[in-house]
This record gives sequence, structure tokens and C-alpha cells, in this order.
Amino acid sequence: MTSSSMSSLQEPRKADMTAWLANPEKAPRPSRIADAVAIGPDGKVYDGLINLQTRSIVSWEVLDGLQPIITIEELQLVEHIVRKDPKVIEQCKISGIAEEDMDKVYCDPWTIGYDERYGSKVRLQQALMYYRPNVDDCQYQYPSTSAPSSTRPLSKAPAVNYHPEGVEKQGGFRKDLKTINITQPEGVSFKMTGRQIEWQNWKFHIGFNYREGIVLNNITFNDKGTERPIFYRLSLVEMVVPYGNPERPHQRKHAFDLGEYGAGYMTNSLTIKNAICIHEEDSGILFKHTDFRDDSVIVTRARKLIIQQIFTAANYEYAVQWIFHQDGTIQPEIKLTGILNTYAMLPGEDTNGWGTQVYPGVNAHNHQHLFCLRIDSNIDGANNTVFTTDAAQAEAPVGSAENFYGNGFYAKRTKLATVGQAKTEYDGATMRSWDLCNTNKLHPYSGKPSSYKLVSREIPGLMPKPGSLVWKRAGFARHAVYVTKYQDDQLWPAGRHVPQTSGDQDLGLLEWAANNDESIDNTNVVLWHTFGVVHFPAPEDFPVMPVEPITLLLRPRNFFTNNPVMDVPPAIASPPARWLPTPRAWPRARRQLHLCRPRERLLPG
Ligand code: ABN
Ligand code: CU
Repeated sequence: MTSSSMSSLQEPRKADMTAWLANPEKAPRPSRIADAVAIGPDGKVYDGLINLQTRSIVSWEVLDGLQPIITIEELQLVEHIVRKDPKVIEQCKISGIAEEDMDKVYCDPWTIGYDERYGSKVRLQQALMYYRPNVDDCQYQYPSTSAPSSTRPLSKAPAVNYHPEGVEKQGGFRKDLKTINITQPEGVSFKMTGRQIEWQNWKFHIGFNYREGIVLNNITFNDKGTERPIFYRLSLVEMVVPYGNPERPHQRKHAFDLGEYGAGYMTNSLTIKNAICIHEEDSGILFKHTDFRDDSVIVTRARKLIIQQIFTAANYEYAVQWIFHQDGTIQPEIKLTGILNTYAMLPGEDTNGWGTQVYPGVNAHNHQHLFCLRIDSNIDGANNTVFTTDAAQAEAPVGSAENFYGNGFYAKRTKLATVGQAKTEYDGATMRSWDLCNTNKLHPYSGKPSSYKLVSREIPGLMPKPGSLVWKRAGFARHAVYVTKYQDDQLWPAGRHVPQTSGDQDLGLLEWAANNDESIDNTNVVLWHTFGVVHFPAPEDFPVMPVEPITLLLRPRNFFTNNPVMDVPPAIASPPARWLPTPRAWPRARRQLHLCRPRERLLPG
């Protein structure tokens, strides 16, 4: 056993933080408290808080039966231990690997889930075994059985690799791609002041920690001179990847990549230097309209700002993008790529529906990727209320006075007034969205509350059954949405220390959302949203997966007086003579403008 430790800053008490943000000159600066977890050489686990200003210990306790997040040092150690283990060497021999080839044996150390034989007092990892005949071969192509009960010989199929030499062997790189240059000759259009960024009316703080990776705070939008608060804090707070093969030992495969390994820790590079990349991209059309009568047209191009991190969870990669749009939309997007987790299979072996043969001898098991997004909303102030909006047919029947022709439909809004009512699911048929509203601020035209709506359409249910280990441990994934009343320190929905929890005790979100009767009407609400994919692997995912994106939108609704981006200079405005009476007064816009003549009419007549 080695000793290890991890530390980050404790999230400042929100009351102190908001007081300081409102009046940084007069209000005291919130204390900087280090939040530390340490494992001593004796295996004892300690949880502590240290005030960095006063250099004093605020609290320090020994934990019993809890296992903190796995560190990189521990991950690396496992492979060395496993390679030298006589039982592993023997097992490898049975699979056809000679003892002198043990340096070609690799293992991905995974958390164990929960094994009732050992409980949570002993710190455990499981080793998923692979072989690399050649150091440049993709190891996931040569999975080796990790349980003595189910030995299968190593695959003899030729290596299929995605590195340049491998691609050369398969015919080489395509030659029809021409260079595309994307340049910003005048520099970027965002401004960083310390960790605060300003871009196109947006202003927010970019933080980073070992567990969540990117954390965005104090997100505001300058609406014609008024800085309007939107979100206090946005981050991904957990994810779970349950695998769907019930045959031993695969039931153990369900990683909580944030709570058990840390999206910050696993970010490339692992030294967490330059872990975040910030850049702008052209985003196609922002808005456009052609008047069919005279072909006059305005096309305005959109720009987006992307705050990105990529983390590698052994075989898988996750690119997490926080995309900010000029129209007030925030788009969290996760791009899944990397390599499938694989297992050995015999020629002709029945996968029993739990997986797919993606290459000879390679069985990739069905699994899910479920992410939990935490939204601490602040729409025009801290007191917000959540509603669902569903497209609904008019209740009145066809032929009735109110709905004679039967075509009536409307946006059915349902207030989620209590924690119990807020435990909700997605409904694609009604295009359900969740609206974070400030009911104290009504729009002057629509009369509806100022709001941001969460649009999320990839929300599979948790596949492991109620009562199963994953269902118990990943309580946050039982519903698409939970809403709780803000409390300091309620951050980790699967619990503070996730590895080897049995799920027998409600931890994290299950604990915080236990009181179904608690009111969440017009208060500081936190919305927890689980979304993701069910992944049934296919040969196209092998040996490396083309990116699969999952996208969410947080869109302003009844928030702005009207379209907030009409002041973005158009790319095409035609005929300009009508619309740019004083072009010299608008030199920048003119430079970007294609001065077009109206097209010849295409329509007859
Ligand atoms: N996907 C599970 C995992 C993550 C990091 C390191 C090893 C395994
Ligand atoms: Cu997958």
C-alpha cells in the first residue's frame, strides 16, 4: 500500500461568495479552504479542510469503510503488480502467452464496483487483461480473459491499427483533402482577465478541479448595458458507464468516471497543464431571410466560443465542450471517441445478445454512458422555479365549440413545486423541456417568466434494473431530472467517496432529494440532469470510434426583449444601398459584407 493524497479548493460558501461578488470592495473575501483527502501508508483514509489564509486545520477526520477516488499512481501500480503475479502468469499460459512474453501483457485497472466478498474496507481494483504482440498494436484487439472460469485463447487475427503505419498497410491515407485555412488575423474576440472571460456579451469564470474538470461560475449576459445573471455554477458532476453483460465477471464493469477516477485527473495532459482549450469557431448561419418578392436578403453568420477539455478514461475519450452562442444559448456537448472496451470470444461463440463481434475474436459488450449535469440556476436572480413544458393537444374534442376543427395544441406548463414532483422523465412525443424560470420577472410582451429552457433529447433510462447494484449506486440516473434546493457542499450526486459503495445507503442526490414534500418553488434551485447514450457496439466503432456527439441546449426564452443578435454585422446584405445609407459610419461591418446585387429571379413570373 502506498500513501496518496488529492486536494482541491472547497467550493466557497455561496452566501459569502454572492455577498463578495455584489460588493467586492466592502464585503469580506470568501475564505480559501483546501479540501484534502489522504490515504496514509497504513491504508487509513483521512478527510480534511485546511484554511489556506490562516494556515489552520478546520477539520480532520479518519474515515471508516470509505474509499476515495483512485489516483493515477494507483492505476499505474496495478499493471506492475499483475504482471508479476504467479496466478496471472499461469492463467496467461493457458491463454497461449509464454512467461517470457509477460511484458506484452497489459491491464486496464478498473474500480471493482462493489464485491460483497470484500466490502469497502479493503481498497480494490479489478484488472481487465489484454495482450499486445507488438508495442504499436491496439491492445483492445487482443483481449484476454480475466477470469479463470472462462478461459479463451488469444485471438490470432492480424492487427488492425489506426496509426499511420497501420493505415499505410490498409491502403494508405486518402489524397483528396485540400488544405483549409482558418485564421483570425485580428486576434481572438474574447478577453481573459485572470480566470474570467468576456466574449460577445457573455462574462463568466472558468475553474477546473480534479473531479469535475471544467467548472463555469457566475455566468452573466450583458443585455444592452445590464449585466443579467443566468447561472451561478455549471459543471458535469458525475457519469456512470454500466455494461450490460450479466455473465460473471462482467457485472462488475460499471465505472463512475468522475467520482471514481476524476474528469480533471484524466484530462490530457495528465499533469493538468493547459488542460482547457478556449477558441472561437464559425458556426454557420445565425439568421437569414430572403424576401421572395424582390430577392432582398440578409445572411448573418454565427460565431461560437468553445471552452473544451478532453479526458481519457483508459480506453474511452470524452471531449467536453461548453459552447457559448451569441444569441444567449449555452450548448454543453460531449463527444465520445477512443476505443471500445473489449472481451475475448471464441470463433462462432454466441454473444447471447450482450455484445457484438466487432473484429474476429473481439466481443464489445453493450453499455451506456450516462452523464450528470448540475445546473445551479440564477436566472435574473437566485429565486427560480422549474416547470416542464410539453406540447399538448387541446383537451376539447373535435366538433366541440372550443376545438371544432380539432387542430388546437398548446405548450402545457407544469410547475415542479416540490422535490417529489420534480423527479421527471423525458418524453420525446411531447418534446418535453425543463424551464428554469424567474416567476418574479415577466416578459413585457409575452407575459411569461424570464427563463432558460433545457433542451435535451438523448435521455435513455438506466438499463440496469431497479434493485440492481448499479441502480442502487447510481441513484442520480433513475430520473432524467431531479431538482433540489441549494445547499452548500451538495455537489457529488453519487456521494463524496464513490469507489466501492454498496448502494445500500442512499448517498448524494438520493439523500438530498429524499424529502419529496420539500418546496422548490421560487427559491435557489439546483437542477440535476442525467443524459447520454446506450451504446450497442458495431464494427464501424473499431479499432477507434469516429466521434459520436451528444448535445444539450440551454436556451433563453422570454428572457430578451427580442432577437438579441440583430446587431451582429451581416455577411450578406442585399441590396446594400437600401440598408447601408452611411456605409462609412460602419467600416467594420462593411469589411465583412459581401455587397451583392439582387439575384435574377428564379421563380417564373
Ligand atoms: N473507464 C474506466 C476507467 C477509467 C480510467 C482508468 C481506468 C478505467
Ligand atoms: Cu460507448
